[in-house]
Amino acid sequence: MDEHRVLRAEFVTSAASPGGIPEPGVPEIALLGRSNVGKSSLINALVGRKRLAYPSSMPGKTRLLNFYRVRVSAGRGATDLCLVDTPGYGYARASGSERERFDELACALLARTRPSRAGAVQIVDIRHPGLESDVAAREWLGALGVPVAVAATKADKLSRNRLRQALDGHASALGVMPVPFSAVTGAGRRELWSAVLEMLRRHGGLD
Ligand SMILES: Nc1nc2c(ncn2[C@@H]2O[C@H](COP(=O)(O)OP(=O)(O)OP(=O)(O)O)[C@@H](O)[C@H]2O)c(=O)[nH]1
Ligand SMILES: [Mg+2]
Repeated sequence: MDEHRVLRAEFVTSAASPGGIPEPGVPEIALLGRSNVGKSSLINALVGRKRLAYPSSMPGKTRLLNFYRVRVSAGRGATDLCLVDTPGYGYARASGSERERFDELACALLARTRPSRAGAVQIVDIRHPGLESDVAAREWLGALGVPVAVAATKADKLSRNRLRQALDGHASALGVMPVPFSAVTGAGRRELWSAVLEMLRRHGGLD
């Protein structure tokens, strides 16, 4: 498995509309998941910074695309990538127009024609396999042809036995075995980085 070390991580910009999305640059990995699932916490845990991405106390607060540029050691060299935090999908209280805005932003970010599109990490709550909005998002990502890794977060909340069962449930609902992850314990960090670096390799950004 890859050894990796985060050498640098910085906030680049936010986008509230497709027009605010920066020109394609380094390969991008989009982080997608339901509101409050733990997207921002996962970004912080991945890069080893407590407050790079702001975990919200209010569900559904992150309404923007937030771009974080990260330099990570990979093999003998190092590589740059952008982690993109996205607004949560499936937020029960989101109005129709908020949902449309999410679709618009996510479609622009994940367009097949965007050369910096390298992949997506879909984040699910390990305790809730098979949620309709997660399955719908998985299908949507599949239809867009985006390479996807799935992270099942909040793994610290389940016992070992229940964790295994839950992972199987997610795998049968989503068609991919998720990486169990915890922003609290750091579990799954290494495996998720490996999955991300593999997507970058396929994208052509790594030797
Ligand atoms: N126990 C536990 N709590 C977590 C974990 N990850 C996130 N949380 C908690 O879950 C809540 C939501 O986390 P966020 O990272 O803000 O979730 P988000 O998906 O970015 O939320 P929005 O941006 O509002 O959609 C916070 O209270 C976090 O502390 C985890 O791995 N384990
Ligand atoms: Mg967030």
